[in-house]
Amino acid sequence: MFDSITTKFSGIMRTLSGKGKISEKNVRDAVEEIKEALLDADVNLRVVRRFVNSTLDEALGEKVLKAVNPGQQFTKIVYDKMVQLLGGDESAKLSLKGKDTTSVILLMGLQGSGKTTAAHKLAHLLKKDGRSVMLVAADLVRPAAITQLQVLGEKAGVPVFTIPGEKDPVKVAEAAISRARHDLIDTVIIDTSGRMHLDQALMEEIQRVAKASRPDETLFVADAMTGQSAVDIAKEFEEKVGISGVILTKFDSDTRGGAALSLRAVVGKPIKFIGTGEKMEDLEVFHPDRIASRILGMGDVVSLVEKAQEQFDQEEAEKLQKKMEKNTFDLQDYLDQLEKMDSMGSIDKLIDMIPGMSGKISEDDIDLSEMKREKAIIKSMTRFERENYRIIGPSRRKRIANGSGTSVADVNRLLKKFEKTKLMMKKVMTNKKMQSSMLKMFGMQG
Ligand SMILES: Nc1nc2c(ncn2[C@@H]2O[C@H](COP(=O)(O)OP(=O)(O)OP(=O)(O)O)[C@@H](O)[C@H]2O)c(=O)[nH]1
Ligand SMILES: [Mg+2]
Repeated sequence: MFDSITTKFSGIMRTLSGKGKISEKNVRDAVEEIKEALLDADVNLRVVRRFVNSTLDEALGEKVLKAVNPGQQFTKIVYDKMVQLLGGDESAKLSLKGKDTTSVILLMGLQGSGKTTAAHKLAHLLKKDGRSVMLVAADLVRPAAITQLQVLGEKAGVPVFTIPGEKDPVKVAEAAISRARHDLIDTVIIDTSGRMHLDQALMEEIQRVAKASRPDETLFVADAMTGQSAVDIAKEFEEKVGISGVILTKFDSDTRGGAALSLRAVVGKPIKFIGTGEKMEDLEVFHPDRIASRILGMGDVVSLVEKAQEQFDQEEAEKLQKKMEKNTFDLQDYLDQLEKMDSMGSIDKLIDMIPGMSGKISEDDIDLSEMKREKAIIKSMTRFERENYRIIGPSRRKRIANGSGTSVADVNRLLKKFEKTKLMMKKVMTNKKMQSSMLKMFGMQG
């Protein structure tokens, strides 16, 4: 998501940051380009107008035109506006009761928006947080819905409550909650049925379930790919049922991002989570500041480091960071990374978080069989060779090729690529330092 808008925004920011002085016309041109970029991303018109006017107001003030570094000052204004648009500084937490009582989360949304998937992702996340969770199959419309939830519940390792043959979702929800209380379960997640379109029957059903289950969180599940209509539908659900937050799914799709950028401003309710894939782990807390920085092409180093930390322990991550900074990253580290890559998830998603990388390389550029070959090659090297790749001359290359069942050309290619990787890392690290010193300068970071 956001690929094209990010490309445009980075371009606008780059043009301005190159200038020692900025004129009123420069600001007006830049804001005009921002407007175009937002419109192209399918952002709600009212939201665009508000964003553009308030940016213009602030940017035309003395602060920017007379600033020592007007380009950075302008970037800071746009960044702040973007954070505000997406929901402000704080990420919206779930407001659940303590673990000594039972809290209820109700999920609702149109057909195929990702309710059932979100239910089990949320169960997984809350379970990791130390809560005990029960999933409730209250979609009694689609024949396979109950089995789907049962399969997913098993994956997440949480019980799934059903009443075979029952036709009334209200009865299921009520029985589930009293069972949860009895079983000392602290969180109940109710999966409801969707419809192709908004219709009276769906709304009435959801209203009845909501009234009976008195949810602590009523989350509207929106499919990012439906663009503007997601915003309209959210509004409708807010009016008819009332929502406490939004889960925006399919954030990993290459949709333009208008829904993400409009929802908060139009509906007035926070986006609490984003779905970033089909797997159980692919649910992230929505952090407006991190997303804003991703959209502006500043990358999302915080999320990237957090993701890495889930795989490495803290110490290991710090060691790796130091190695990248000092440029002492060796082939053994490269091998370790290759082996961990599989468990970190889609490479595309990781690339998007690296400052300046979004949209420039994609998973298609990375050949998975190549990764396998590279692993084999490095494994045929001695420890000393892995740590000092420059000593690997022709005869060693031949030995390594034989040992790994590859050719000397393959070994050459790997060594060349490794050299390039090191170079790229150096660039990313400088970029990162630049970014953090910039943020520090604005007092935006500790
Ligand atoms: N790529 C991607 N796919 C998703 C995401 N969330 C859900 N999906 C996919 O979207 C499809 C529909 O998801 P469901 O969870 O069944 O949607 P639902 O809202 O429960 O649908 P109904 O029960 O029919 O109303 C499935 O193929 C999911 O794998 C996401 O964040 N990213
Ligand atoms: Mg479903």
